[in-house]
Amino acid sequence: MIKKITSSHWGTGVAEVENGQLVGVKAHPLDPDPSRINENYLDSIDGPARILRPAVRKGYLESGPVRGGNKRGKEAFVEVSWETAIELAARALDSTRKNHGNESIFGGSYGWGSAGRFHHAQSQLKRFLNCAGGFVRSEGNYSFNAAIVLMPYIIGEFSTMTKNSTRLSTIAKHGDLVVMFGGMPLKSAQIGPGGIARHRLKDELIACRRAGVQFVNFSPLKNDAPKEVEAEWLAPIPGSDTAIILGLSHTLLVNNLYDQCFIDRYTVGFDKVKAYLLGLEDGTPKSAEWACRQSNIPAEKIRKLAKKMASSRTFITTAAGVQRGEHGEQPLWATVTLASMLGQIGLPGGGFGIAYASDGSIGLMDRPIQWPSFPQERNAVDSFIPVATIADMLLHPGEKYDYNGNKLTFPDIRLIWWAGGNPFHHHQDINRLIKAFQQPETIIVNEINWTATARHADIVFPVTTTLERTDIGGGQRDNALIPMPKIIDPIGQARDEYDIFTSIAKYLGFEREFTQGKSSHEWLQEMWSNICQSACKDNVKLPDLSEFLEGDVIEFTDPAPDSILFSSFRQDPERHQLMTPSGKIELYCEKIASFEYKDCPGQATWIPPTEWLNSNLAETYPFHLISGQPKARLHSQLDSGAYSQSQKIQGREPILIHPDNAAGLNVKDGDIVTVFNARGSCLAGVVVTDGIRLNTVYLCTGAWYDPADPMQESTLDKHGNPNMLTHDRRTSRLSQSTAAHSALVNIKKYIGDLPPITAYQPPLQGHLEKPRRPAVPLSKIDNV
Ligand SMILES: Nc1nc2c(c(=O)[nH]1)N[C@H]1C(S)=C(S)[C@@H](COP(=O)(O)OP(=O)(O)OC[C@H]3O[C@@H](n4cnc5c(=O)[nH]c(N)nc54)[C@H](O)[C@@H]3O)O[C@H]1N2
Ligand SMILES: Nc1nc2c(c(=O)[nH]1)N[C@H]1C(S)=C(S)[C@@H](COP(=O)(O)OP(=O)(O)OC[C@H]3O[C@@H](n4cnc5c(=O)[nH]c(N)nc54)[C@H](O)[C@@H]3O)O[C@H]1N2
Ligand SMILES: [Mo]
Repeated sequence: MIKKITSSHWGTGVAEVENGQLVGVKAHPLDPDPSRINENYLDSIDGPARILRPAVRKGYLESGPVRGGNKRGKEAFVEVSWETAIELAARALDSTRKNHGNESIFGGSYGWGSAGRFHHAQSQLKRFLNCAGGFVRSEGNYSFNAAIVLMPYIIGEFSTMTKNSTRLSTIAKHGDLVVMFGGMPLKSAQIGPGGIARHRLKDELIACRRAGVQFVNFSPLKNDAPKEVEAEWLAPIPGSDTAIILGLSHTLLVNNLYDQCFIDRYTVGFDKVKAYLLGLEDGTPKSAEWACRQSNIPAEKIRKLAKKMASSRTFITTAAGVQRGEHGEQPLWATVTLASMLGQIGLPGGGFGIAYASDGSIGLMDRPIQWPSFPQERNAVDSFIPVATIADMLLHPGEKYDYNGNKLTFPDIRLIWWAGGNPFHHHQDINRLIKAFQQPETIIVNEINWTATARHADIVFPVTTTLERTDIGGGQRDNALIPMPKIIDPIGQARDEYDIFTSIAKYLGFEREFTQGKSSHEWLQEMWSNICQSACKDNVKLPDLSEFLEGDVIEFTDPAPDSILFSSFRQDPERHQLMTPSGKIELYCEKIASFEYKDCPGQATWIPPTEWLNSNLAETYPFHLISGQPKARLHSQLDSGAYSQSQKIQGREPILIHPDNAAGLNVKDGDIVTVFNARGSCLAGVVVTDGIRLNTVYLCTGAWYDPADPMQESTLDKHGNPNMLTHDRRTSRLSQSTAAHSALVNIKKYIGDLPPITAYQPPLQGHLEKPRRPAVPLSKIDNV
């Protein structure tokens, strides 16, 4: 048996190969808390869902590109030769840019793709499209976008906050109390974007608890606080966190338990906060009683906790999931406000942190040197969209909308190219997305598997997985370099993205610009020598590339293992001004107020969501749906794999339901239910647990959309994709972020025969033996 190291977003693995076949991927021995997600390689890498050959949608092959009214998702695909697929894609790209300009090409291509610095799908696509004259990009992410847009106004760049995040080890030494909104779920911290050598969160939390730190967990799920920290679990009405934080702040204010010296020296705008908390303008003091009415958390609990927070060294964390709801900017701003009133920002053991556990590094470490990326070159097109407006863009070209103080216009998109992402996983309201995906003339998708996105494309290119190509592993925030040698031969006719784009660039006459005359191996050599130079400056001598690829993980040390966020600002706020408009923490922000957005005013404000358990809609849809990250996979990746499948119930994604609700619905463990609202419906398998709040259900993301009758509109998803049920309204006009966690649903027991799962069966019908003339109108193809 041959054993080789490999890297993925969920950790370092040791791949085992026998007779050229992958037989397993085991955890690397240095990982103290390895992830079982590695088990998903089995059954999926060469499973039935794997795309083996290039394929084209039947209607597209017959009639060519059509504007609007397409039948994507309803038609079978025909396998074609590489030659035909490349020619079709090249001609579609070329005629689109010639007839409508590069502003009509969307290459935002949001998604995680795979680990590896060179074969990163998005970078490959973007470099290719830039060499072809540019494309409309997308800005931001689905993860913590409200934080990315809001934080620079009120406290500084979010990326700097994650880099300099307060290390949990300092909390173990100096902290008394950690109050968490959305917890620190270990399931999420399995992941590190680009790779993760060690999973440290569990041990670090245990160390905090052993040192006597107490934990409070405001969350719909008990498990969001790992059991080892023995947290007090408080389960508010989902979406009410801002109200609770304001209630805590009000208690500090009226009991004079807040730090006026900190407020005076380090913040601006507290007078406005005070007036709002006291209800001087709206007549509503944001008291603990008021907060109780929004959240169902007893007022006495809130008051007691506020007092305890003021008398302890307290650290507050607000999970990324909490800002992924309507008005998701507000819990963040409220967190900064409360932490400022406590006056412990920049002190060891105190202050706050955002998005802890949303990956395995925040609050745990950083890396000392920059890893290089595959250069994308300059984009000649300025136009962009906030990432979560994709369906609006396709359905409303030319429409104006607000974003972050600007008025923008949706571009008119004719061609979409996606590589390394799955919008039918990540976007909300899939029935709406299906309509949106019928609009463009051409959709091209590079994929490993027949995902729903691939099924809604016209031209599908089969690509290699990380195990089938050589690469260099280095996580975005991880402090290790991980060898990624090629482990098995490509499955079917899969090709590397670099080779696919090189062929198309060659067809269109810009191969030289794309490749710079370099092979994959030469790019890897160049990237490695850049890493070696950076490491050298850090006094580390690295081996040469081939030695690295055959060797083991190379770890670096955290450059700031005792980091305390904003400690230098605290020590000297004049010398270390924040990058905000005033240089201080903006509890009230003139700039944001000047935008006059009712959905994001100038200070932390409670604005009830449209969908939550206190709204009238709850009479029709009495359950709040939380659709968080899945324990057993990364998003939708390798859903057909062994570990992911082991969690399913009669093949359906599990839904967590409180025992009292289960009794009311007359369902028990293992039953199947239909979950529905006005936007759509899906099946799910029941798990009854008192670890979830009453009237709240948890259906994690990632089950592949599997329509019962693809020919029908709004058909039942047989499998359990929660984005059948979520809305795609955004958090606010400020950040236009996804608000997936604010959705109400109803549930009924499913009775009758279960339809089989077909999501992993390829949607194929025949093979085109003879390459036929592509139907795309031929335009003169020349160099750009
Ligand atoms: N309801 C709800 N929706 C959510 C969320 C939520 O909390 N609730 N969370 C959101 C968040 S935080 C995120 S980040 C998004 C994630 O959304 P995505 O990142 O789009 O999800 P993935 O399933 O990781 O999609 C990656 C795709 O890339 C493919 N792939 C992997 N490697 C390669 C490669 O080398 N080349 C190519 N061409 N393809 C490759 C995989 O097969 C997979 O289909 O989802 C968001 N959606
Ligand atoms: N295993 C695994 N890990 C992952 C991922 C994955 O797909 N699989 N995806 C990765 C990615 S891209 C991201 S961005 C991160 C996201 O990481 P997180 O944001 O931490 O993940 P979520 O599961 O969306 O949210 C965390 C918790 O917030 C709670 N929550 C939701 N709504 C509310 C609310 O209104 N109030 C309160 N108090 N709590 C609420 C939910 O119970 C949920 O478990 O995870 C990463 N880690
Ligand atoms: Mo994310």
